[in-house]
Amino acid sequence: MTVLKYEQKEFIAYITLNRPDALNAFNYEMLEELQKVVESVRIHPDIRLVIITGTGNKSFSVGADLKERKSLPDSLVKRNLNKFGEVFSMIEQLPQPTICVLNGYAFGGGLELALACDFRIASDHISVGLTETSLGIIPGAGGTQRLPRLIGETKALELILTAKKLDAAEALSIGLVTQIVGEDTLQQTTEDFASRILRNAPIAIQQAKFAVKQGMKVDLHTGLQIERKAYELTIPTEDRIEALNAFSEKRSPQFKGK
Ligand code: COO
Repeated sequence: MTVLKYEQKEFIAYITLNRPDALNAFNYEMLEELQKVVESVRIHPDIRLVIITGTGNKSFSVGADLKERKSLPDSLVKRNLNKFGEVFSMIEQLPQPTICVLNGYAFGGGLELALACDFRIASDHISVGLTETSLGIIPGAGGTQRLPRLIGETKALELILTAKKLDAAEALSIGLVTQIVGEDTLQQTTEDFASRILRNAPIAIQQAKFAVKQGMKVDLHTGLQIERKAYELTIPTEDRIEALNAFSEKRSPQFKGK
């Protein structure tokens, strides 16, 4: 059985963590497979949005495979840690919008992967948390950096230091997840959200994501300059002219991503 499933449906790349017997825990093989898939998605001209989820309805991912971890010498623990960091940063830096579909548990690296995505749509039965301090380590796949930037320093510190496991309502209330839905509507809700993005111009979507994500890392003046440069890349596109034509002809635009 492959530890990762990949499927492209029209303009969407579906990546599914596929180790259900281990609650989709990350062993090194799954990290390597994920890295290969993410790199191919990054440069694929027809992929306009990425959805990442886990097999089954019990777990998105319970993080690092602790059974594998127990067998590793320190040097290979560091190897795995580096790979976690590399792959999750690649996901965060994808030019296409990314949606993490939380179909169950998301602990440790599982939640850190979700934090590297742009959006998190979750089932109402989830349990999530950065549990690493309960294992004698710390969140090492970006959690100490991405969580505070998402929910604020104090709340992030509380969750990391207590290794608290949050239920769906708690995760929604602090802004950790974008939306909570019933398990039976999770896929449709995700695809409806994706379609609301995909009906807009692909280059504009990628440039807007770039401007927001990069702008958040710098001061306002520099961010405004990033916005301007990102906007300028949309000016020569056929899609911009198509949108103006569609507006005057009172019809929906047909964007081509160029
Ligand atoms: C887990 C849990 C709370 C799930 O609890 P459940 O009671 O629902 O299920 P089990 O604990 O019985 O686990 C089922 C199954 O998955 C079991 O295997 P068997 O003993 O062979 O039946 C568990 O050993 C296995 N399992 C669960 N989590 C893992 C795992 N195998 C390998 N690795 C992991 N992580 O009980 C629980 O608390 N899991 C640990 C979650 C956690 O703290 N993850 C952080 C790890 S550190 C990290 O991610 C670092 C990243 C850089 C989920």
